[in-house]
Amino acid sequence: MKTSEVNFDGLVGPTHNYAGLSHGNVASMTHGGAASNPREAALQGLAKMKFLADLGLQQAVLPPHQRPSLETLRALGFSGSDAEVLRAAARQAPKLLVASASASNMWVANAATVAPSADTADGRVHFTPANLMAKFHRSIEPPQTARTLRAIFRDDTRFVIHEPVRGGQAMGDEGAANHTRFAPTHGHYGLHFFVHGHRALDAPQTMARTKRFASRQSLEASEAVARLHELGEDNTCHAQQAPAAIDAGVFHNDVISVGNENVLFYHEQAFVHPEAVVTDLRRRFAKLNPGDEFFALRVPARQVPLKDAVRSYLFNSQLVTVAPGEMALIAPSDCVETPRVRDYLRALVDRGDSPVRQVHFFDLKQSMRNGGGPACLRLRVVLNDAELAALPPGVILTNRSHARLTAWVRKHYRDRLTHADLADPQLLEETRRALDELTGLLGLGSIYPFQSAGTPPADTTYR
Ligand code: SUG
Repeated sequence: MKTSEVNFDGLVGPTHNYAGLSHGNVASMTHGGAASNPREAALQGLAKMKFLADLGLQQAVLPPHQRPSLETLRALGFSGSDAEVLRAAARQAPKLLVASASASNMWVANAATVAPSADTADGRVHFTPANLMAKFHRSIEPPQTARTLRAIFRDDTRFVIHEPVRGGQAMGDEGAANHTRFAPTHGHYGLHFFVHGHRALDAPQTMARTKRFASRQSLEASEAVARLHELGEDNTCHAQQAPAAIDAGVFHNDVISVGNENVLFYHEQAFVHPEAVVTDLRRRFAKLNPGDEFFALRVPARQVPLKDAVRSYLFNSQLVTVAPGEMALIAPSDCVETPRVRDYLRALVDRGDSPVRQVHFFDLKQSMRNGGGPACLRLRVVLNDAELAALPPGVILTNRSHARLTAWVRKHYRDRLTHADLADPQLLEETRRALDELTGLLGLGSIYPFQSAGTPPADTTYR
């Protein structure tokens, strides 16, 4: 049976805004308070999705969460009508309102970790929604993520959606952004590579630690995900992120390395003991796949300093297979604007001895200003044809659905949003109308709490 990697991209939500909520994420810290353009952000994301679909890859869509999250505000003590809740929150706790309005759920690399059926003991595809404990505005995402995943991966003979890992801060889990899977092709038994920033249950002095920014992912959380996904000892390994990288703004490992099939593309300062990490990966990969080559493309700091890697988001490129043995990097346009990175990429493609043969640049500036590049915007789900056929067809991006979604964004999204707008009941109303229509377009039924409260169906169809 054929197996493919399906890139599920998060559709940017109508309340995309810059709130400076993520300490340790340099772009978010820099742009807090700036006006955003949700329409442009969503269209930039859709253009990237269309390009990947046109390359012949499987591309799908994950809907945004409803924001501001009225459930969050109500759970924290605000009451009355929705408009009253928004008004009171804006007056008494403006920071809470802004956090509850973050469209951060668009970075679906943090939505969950995934293990394909070829790798798991029970032969099902496993998902664990990330708990995102490290940041309040992201910790409100898991319930909706689980509802959405259950609506899409609804056949429980093929798919299992676990509960997010429990245990508070000690079990901080940021999902697939700290996880990569290696295999000769997507359909093979895969090697799961988990990257953590710290160990939560050991004495602090037993491992290298950050000085400036806190690490988000614990080893214990990664280990729990591996166990939940019924992976074996032979196909699981763990590595620690370099604390200096976290301190330079590498808040997730996908800001400093990316993998695909038999390739790891990484910065030499990504990990603690990088040589040992690569040796371990090579050894395990060779044991599982005798005779298959493993490429570790190490990028030296003298060619691309850590600062340029973080500024350009080079490693947050998507690395995708476009033909057997041939891969393309889907990179942010910021890489072209960073001279050393641009030169590095030109040399990489020219040298012709690595599987990376093409680089395509995308303007994702609306997302980038919050620290989200091409790879942050997608969740990779490897599916065989039978599993793919079990999905609601509306979530797969086609020319037709791309045109419909583009029209939907143009119809519903504002082209400018500031924090003052977030308390506007009209914005909430617009958002709900848009999302209600979206679940119809994607064929998902009711997935949002406001839909179960009896919102009338959308009145528009697209042809
Ligand atoms: O968690 N930014 C996100 C960016 C996530 C990027 N994802 C990956 N690397 N996979 C974060 O820091 C900023 C929101 C704000 O400041 O308005 C934010 O949440």
